[in-house]
Amino acid sequence: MVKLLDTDIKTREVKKWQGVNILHFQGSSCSQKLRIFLKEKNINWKSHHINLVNGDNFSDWFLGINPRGVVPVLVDNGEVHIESNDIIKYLDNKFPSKILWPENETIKIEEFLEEEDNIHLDLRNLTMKFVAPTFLMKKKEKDIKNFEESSNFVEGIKDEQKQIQLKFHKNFIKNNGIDKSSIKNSIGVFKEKLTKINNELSKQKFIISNQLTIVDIAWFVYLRRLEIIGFTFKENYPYLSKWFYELKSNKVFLKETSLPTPLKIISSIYKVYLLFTGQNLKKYLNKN
Ligand SMILES: N[C@@H](CCC(=O)N[C@@H](CS)C(=O)NCC(=O)O)C(=O)O
Repeated sequence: MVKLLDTDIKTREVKKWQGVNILHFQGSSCSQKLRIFLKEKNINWKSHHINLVNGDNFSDWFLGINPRGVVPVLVDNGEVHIESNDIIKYLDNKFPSKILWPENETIKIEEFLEEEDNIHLDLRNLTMKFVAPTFLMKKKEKDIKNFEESSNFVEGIKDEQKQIQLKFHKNFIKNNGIDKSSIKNSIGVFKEKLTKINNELSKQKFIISNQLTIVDIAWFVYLRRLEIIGFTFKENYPYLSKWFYELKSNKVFLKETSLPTPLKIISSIYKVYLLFTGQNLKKYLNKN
């Protein structure tokens, strides 16, 4: 559970925020997971939109709330919680209306969510390469500098996660995007995980059991992103495909994971560009 210490919180105004406040971004997969969870549980929450494309997450104001510079963040009656899976576990306990993290499955759920979190940067590699042009995805050097110079402390200790984020964005600028070997590697990671999930779904209705849990929501969000960038599941992952399309027929699941219209347009034009320059996903998939 990552709950910030009082000394970590530099943006003091949030100490006065009442109720459930969520700092999030429409296109962020971790935010999408949290928003679907909140809807499923019928929890009332106040929205604070942080535009990652504009670099709002590297402003002093936001870094004073989350020194890692990432969304989502929960401010619950002035207490600041970070890490999407920790936020969800905390809220699932606090609002026991419809349990999505059942206690009797907690070991399996934690194992799957840890794996999901560990491959988050693989999803980001694929998103940054295939959803929109590099110039749109690239952070401004002045924002990165501000991030680098901001506080390094979370829970009172020097934070490794911040360094990981910083390295990602610096490499993105240095390589002018995501390099080929990282893309191949991330595709390989996902193929392996999809096989595992497909195998679980051959045994029961949902990934963990016959009941919907947070793991289904988390993986649905990942698969939607993979679908958007051009992955298809029907042929190689039949159980996963059936489960995916059933969840996609739920309006909330679909809406929360759809690209905003302007990005949808940019993304379709960009896909044509990738196709004509021989950089489209299919080409990588065939090589893998
Ligand atoms: N492990 C973190 C990962 C959070 C994360 O990386 N969030 C992404 C959006 S999904 C982000 O804020 N990225 C900032 C950026 O790309 O500038 C969590 O689960 O909350």
